[in-house]
Amino acid sequence: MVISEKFKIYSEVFEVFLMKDIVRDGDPVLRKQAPKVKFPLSKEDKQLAHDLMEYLEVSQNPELCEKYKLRAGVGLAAPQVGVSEMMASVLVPNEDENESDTPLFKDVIINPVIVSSSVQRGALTEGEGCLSVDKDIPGYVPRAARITLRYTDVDGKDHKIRLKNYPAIVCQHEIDHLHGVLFYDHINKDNPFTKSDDEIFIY
Ligand code: NB4
Ligand code: NI
Repeated sequence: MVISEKFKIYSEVFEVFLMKDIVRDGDPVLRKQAPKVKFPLSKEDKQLAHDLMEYLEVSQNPELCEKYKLRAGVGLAAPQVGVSEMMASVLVPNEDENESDTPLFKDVIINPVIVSSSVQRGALTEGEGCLSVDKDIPGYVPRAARITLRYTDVDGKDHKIRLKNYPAIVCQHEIDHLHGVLFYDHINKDNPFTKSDDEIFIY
């Protein structure tokens, strides 16, 4: 998809995943450990990487999101479109208006590994939602506030990066999908809004 912001021209020559393509909770693919992706990437894997990112771009465009009746997303993992592979797209926009063209984090992460996690925990104040889970499940989802992440991108380049706050939370949600874990697995069942002393809120 080509979006020229300057001229507000949207070339709509694209095929984007729709909500009907998103696998819902209860499908065994969401509970599987995804196998690693082999390099060099096959044509299909390259296409999948592209399509996973395109969903996020389209869903974050208010007009297109409405037009195609999508649920907005900042991440999408391959198992959520029925493909059990260690691949996920992440697009965390910068909410700062002046910096809105430079996302806080944008990449397709392949074979990601969290090599270290901070002791400090963090949770999104609003809790989490998942495109594969139709109902709202309230509660804090405690995660590491900071992580060091290793992954390979679509070009086969290896990355080792440190992430904190919002992008760190999103990547942990996506990596969980690759291991068959869903966000509500982390919610304290007896007291969904318990917060430990060393836990911070992330907006
Ligand atoms: C993944 C996220 C759930 C919590 C936090 C948030 C949204 C998802 C799921 C952590 C990761 C998808 C993938 C949003 C959203 C803020 C940014 C930019 C403009 C609207 C958009 C709304 F849509 N979660 N949805 N859920 N998942 N923030 N934003 N905004 O992304 O299931 O596994 O467009
Ligand atoms: Ni999800």
